Amino acid sequence: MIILGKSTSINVRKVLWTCVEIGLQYQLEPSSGTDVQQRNPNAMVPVLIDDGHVLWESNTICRYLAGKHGRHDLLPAAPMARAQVEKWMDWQATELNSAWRYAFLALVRRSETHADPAAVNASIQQWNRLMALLDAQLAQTGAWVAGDIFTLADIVLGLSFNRWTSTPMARPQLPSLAAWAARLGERAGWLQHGANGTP
Ligand SMILES: N[C@@H](CCC(=O)N[C@@H](CS)C(=O)NCC(=O)O)C(=O)O
Repeated sequence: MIILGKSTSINVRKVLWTCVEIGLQYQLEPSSGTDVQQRNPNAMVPVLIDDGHVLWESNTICRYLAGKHGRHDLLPAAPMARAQVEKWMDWQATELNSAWRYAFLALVRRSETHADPAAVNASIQQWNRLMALLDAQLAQTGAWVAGDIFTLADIVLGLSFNRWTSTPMARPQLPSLAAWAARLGERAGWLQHGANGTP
């Protein structure tokens, strides 16, 4: 199994952490732009090559790997339990990613096209609001994002949490989120891939 991408990229780290949880061996190839573009029309990583098949979109790759290896703890088989996990994964990829993008590009990447202070502030407000929403969910489960069991939702949102804490901006104290992060911190997958991104 080959994974194209760098071990410091947030979306690649989702897949690498999933591999640790499942115990999968892989070859990581930090490929060039053309290599990636030939396999993913979006020219983005991660790209998975497995059994001659090519797959892109990090959350989809994580779901594929859990499904292929029968890891119903990470992604339940029962439709409603599965949908509860997918709901948080979709929320990460859509609502949460849209909220932080402007602030992250401005404050971390120092993008010249993301330099409007009002837009930065709006993005920070929205980002913090959604992290508070996640905190409320964790207060309710008292354990993991989708309930009593660690799932793929914890992996993808764990990496989002790391991005949130490593961006230089004001953040509210969110105790359930902090307690969950401490639980994540005990996992081998987090230790290898949770906090080693390039901000
Ligand atoms: N929706 C995609 C986004 C992938 C993405 O943004 N990948 C970044 C790295 S984390 C990328 O490839 N950026 C261009 C590059 O590194 O050349 C996914 O979740 O896989």
